Order: sequence, then C-alpha cells, then structure tokens
Amino acid sequence: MQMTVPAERVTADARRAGPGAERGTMAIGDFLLRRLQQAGVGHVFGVPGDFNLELLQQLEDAGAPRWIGTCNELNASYAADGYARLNGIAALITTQAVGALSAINGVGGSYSEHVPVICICGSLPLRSLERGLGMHHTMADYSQDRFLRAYEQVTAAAVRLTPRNAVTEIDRLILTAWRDKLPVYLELPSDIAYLDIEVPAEPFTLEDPPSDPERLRSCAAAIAGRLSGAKSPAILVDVDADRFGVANEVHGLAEKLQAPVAVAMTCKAVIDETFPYYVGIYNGAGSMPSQAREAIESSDCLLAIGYRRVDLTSGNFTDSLPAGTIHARGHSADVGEDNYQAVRLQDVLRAVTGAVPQVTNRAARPVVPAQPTAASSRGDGSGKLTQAAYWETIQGYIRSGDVIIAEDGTSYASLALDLPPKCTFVAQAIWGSIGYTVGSLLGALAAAPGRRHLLFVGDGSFQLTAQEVSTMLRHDYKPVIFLINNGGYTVERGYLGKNARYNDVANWAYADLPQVFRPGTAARSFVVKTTGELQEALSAPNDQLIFIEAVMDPLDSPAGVIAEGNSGAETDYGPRGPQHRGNMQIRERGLRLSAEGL
Ligand SMILES: Cc1ncc(C[n+]2csc(CCOP(=O)(O)OP(=O)(O)O)c2C)c(N)n1
Ligand SMILES: [Mg+2]
Repeated sequence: MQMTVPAERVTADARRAGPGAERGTMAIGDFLLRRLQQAGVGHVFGVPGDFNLELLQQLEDAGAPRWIGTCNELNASYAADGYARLNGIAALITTQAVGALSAINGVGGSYSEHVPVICICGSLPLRSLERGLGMHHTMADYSQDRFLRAYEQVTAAAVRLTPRNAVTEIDRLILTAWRDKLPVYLELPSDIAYLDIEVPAEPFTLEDPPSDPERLRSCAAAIAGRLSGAKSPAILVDVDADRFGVANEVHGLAEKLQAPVAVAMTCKAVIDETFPYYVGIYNGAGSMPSQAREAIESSDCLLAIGYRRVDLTSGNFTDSLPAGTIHARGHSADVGEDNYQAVRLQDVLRAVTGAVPQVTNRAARPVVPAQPTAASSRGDGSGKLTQAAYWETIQGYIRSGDVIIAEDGTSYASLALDLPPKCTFVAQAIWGSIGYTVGSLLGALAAAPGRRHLLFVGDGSFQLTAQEVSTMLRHDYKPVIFLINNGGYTVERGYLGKNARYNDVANWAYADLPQVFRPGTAARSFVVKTTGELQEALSAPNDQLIFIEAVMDPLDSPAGVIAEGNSGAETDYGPRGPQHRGNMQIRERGLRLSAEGL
C-alpha cells in the first residue's frame, strides 16, 4: 500500500526564519499518525468507537499506518504486544473507558514483559470536560480522570492531549515508550483531533541520549577487568537483551571470552540455540538442561543482563546467582559497590568486548543440551497421541526462521524444543494471561508476514480469544495453529483439582472454526488422535492457514509442566494447603523439580 502522510502547510513566517526553524500547521490527529509512522509503526490495532472515529477517519484518509480492526480490545492489546516484539514498537487505538479497560490487561502484560506499545484512547471531548457534561462510557458521576489514572498504573507515562501540549507530549510519550521499552497512554479528546496546531517540520528519530563518556569508560573497564580475571565467566540473559537489541553483542562477547551463555525462561531463542557457547535455559532447579544451572551458579564472574528474579525465572526461588554478579540493564549497571548511570547497554557490551582479550583455551559448548528421547513412544503411529509423542513429532517440524508462539499450559513444553537458528520465540512468561498468544499471533503475522508462524495453544486458553483467528483469515495470513484439546486446564490439574469440574471446559469443534470464521476458506483443518495422523497433517503445504486440533488425555502432561505445577502449589498455598489431600494433583512419581525431559 502507498504510504502517504497528510501534507502540512509551512507558514510564511517559518520559511522566512530559515532552514531548521521550519514549522508548519497540521491537525493534531494527523501529526500523531505521522509520528507513529516515523517511529516505525506500520500497523495499528484496535476497535472503533464514537470518541475515536475522527482519528480513524484521519487514518483512513492518510492510508497509513494500516488499520487492523480486531474483534475486541483485549485481543488488540495482545496483537500490539506481539507486533512490538517483532517490530520494536506498536500502537493500539481504543475508545473511552469501555475499550481502554478491555485492553488494560494486555497493556499490563506489555509493561511486565517490557514491550513498548503506544496506547491511544479516543476520549471525552474537552467541551464535555469543561462544561461538566455527563457522558456515556463514564460512571455518570462527572469524574474526569478515572481511566487516565487506571492507565498510570500500567504505563511509563499517561497523558491527556490538549492543543497546547500535543506536540511536546506526543513526542515525549513515543520516545519514552521506545527508550524505556514500556507502554504509554495518550488520551485524545474527540474534539481536538481535527484542530490545526503548529508542528515541527523535522522528522522524529528514535534515539537514546548518548552514554556519559566517563561513566561508560569506567563501567566497561570495571566489567572487562572482572571478566578477564575470571576462570569461569558466564552470561545470563533476560528479556531486556532482546528489547534493547543486544543479542549480537552478547554473542560477540561470549565468543571472545569463550564463556557459556544461558537465557531466562522469559527469552528463549534470544541467543541462537546452536551457538557453541549457548548452554540452555537457567531456571534454578528447573534449568534445562540441568548443566545450565551449573554453568551459571558455579561461575566466578557472572554478567547478568536485565535479570529479574520472579518465581518463573528462578525455579520457584531455587536459584542462586554467584556473589558479586554484575547486573547490566538498559541504561545502567551495577558492578560490585558501584552503580553506573547513563550507560547504554549496547555501548557497554561493545566497549567490554573491545577491552577483553580473546580467550582461546576454553572449550566450546561445555554442556551438551539434552537430546530428544528415543522415538519408541511413537510405535507404528497408530497408538493414541501422547504429550511425549506430540512434542517429539513437533521437534521434527521446526525449521530455521520460524516464529514460535507458546501459550501458558502444556504448550509450554515448547520451551524444551531445540530451535534452529533465526527462530523467534514469543511467550508471556511472567504476565501469563491465557489467550494472549492468539492475539499476539495476529500482531506477529502483521509485523513479519514473510516468516512461518507456529502457534502452540491449549483449548482452555484458546477459548478466551479464539475469534481473532477470523482476523487472520480476513487478512489472508497463513500461520500453523497447533491446538491441544484435552478437555480443560491440564496445567492447573498439576496445581490443584486433578479431577475437579472447575478445570473442565466445554468441548468445541475447534477444527471447524476456520470455516465458521471465514465461510468458504481454503484453510486446512485436521483433527488428530494418533501420531500417524499428526505426521500426515504436518505434511500439508504452508500455502494456507493450517489448523491442527490434537486430542489428548486430560491427565497427560509433560513432566516439566507437572513439576512447575507441583512446586507452584507449594508457593501458592503453603505447606498446609489443599494440594496435600489425596489425589488432588497430577503428580509424577519420584519427580524432582526439573524441567528436563519436558
Ligand atoms: C486470563 C487468565 N485467566 C486464568 C489464568 C489461569 N490459568 C493459567 S493456565 C490455565 C489453563 C490453560 O489451559 P489450556 O490452555 O487448556 O492448557 P493445557 O494445560 O490444558 O494444555 C489457566 C486457567 C491465567 N493465567 N490467565
Ligand atoms: Mg487444555
């Protein structure tokens, strides 16, 4: 599609003032859309409403960014999150309160997972606020700031635009989102989008302020000194390594030090899993493979990048990072007693890599990741499909460059897949809002339409956001959707309620949904109950959306998922909790907390 930006009218005064001082007038809504495009936002997700229609009309007139209407705002917030993870930044448009509050769960997730999403809410006209008019989509109590304040809790910055602050606040909020890798919220009152204001003519560039040169030098020297003097340096990577775009720098540093690199559960595949110094996922006692734990915990100089310690990244607090761990973050670092501010992560890693000598005597890949188990469980392919056979078969389907999106539930077994180079793995590991992946898949498809996208999702999670498959079909996207139909919330049965009714869900004809969502679609649907049937489905070409419903036993769960559930129940309910009554959890005999053999 042709990208057009509404013409601005350069004033005669501005022209006379000479180059660099040029300003023009532009409608506030057009200016906002222009800034989004300049920030790299090519698609916007959301749902129309009377308070945002005037902005959507401006978007329609301009023809860009491209509008992707979703079935509801929650899904739009997930889509924007998925889009930003692949594109670097995203935008979402909702309407006053009813739309904004539907999206707030997803925006909270973006905050938790450090994803920059620009949330724009078409809100009450300023005339109504000034005159105290009671309006729809409110509590009818004439209050003015409730929803702005709600969004203050889940964003790095939240503001109501006015004709006076629009230029500075639009730029400030977009830059804040990009610099801090966090969502922001702008309320655009519905009666100002068409008002002309003076705007700067120069384009907008997403840049960080440069590092402080002295702080950078001393920080890099301190880190390089420690790493060079260590016998067993190691690197632990969390999501910020991805968000701040330093995966290449981490590879370079690890290569120079010949040091093992592990990732947290939050950022599988951020480090190429075939990289000789990649050792696996560090998660305390649940590390995969367990040698990754050894490499991290026995290091005499650990460099942790953006590490955040929560139950799911620490193996339920069974972790133990070495004393003196160096913590590098997006814009600061802790080295021993010293805290360095105004140091950009990328600058720090480059300077450290430049300063450390090339090591030549440490073995590459000191730990060999666990190999998939033997194919014995598959038999002749006619046996009932088990979780073990399912994931073993999926392993053979993954290819270089795939985008893999993994939902909470037994689909988290995909964390144990060995991924070839150039794969992207998307999961909402910390926030963990089920249904996230269906919306997120839509966003990922829009951001990277040339790649193959695989969604792994359970029936229970799918039921929250299933309608968004219709949007994928509407836009002719061709992902592969792997849905596990096991009659309910199997992962929860490992916490509590192994046979409880509250862990059951209604059975749907899942594989029929593509036809329901887009009558006449050429999407390929399969219901598979054996490994042989799964194999056959996997031989379908990727020229259409593929939907594979795999029917499995409600009590069949990967060992690592059971272990997480069992140990999670100890944290959640304590030692006297109901999980200790007889037969209340799926358990695996003799299973220790280890995600090995997922
Ligand atoms: C929005 C939200 N509601 C509830 C939960 C609690 N929860 C976590 S996993 C899960 C069940 C997932 O079931 P399913 O998708 O069928 O996966 P399975 O383990 O059965 O493969 C639930 C209800 C949650 N994480 N998020
Ligand atoms: Mg299920």
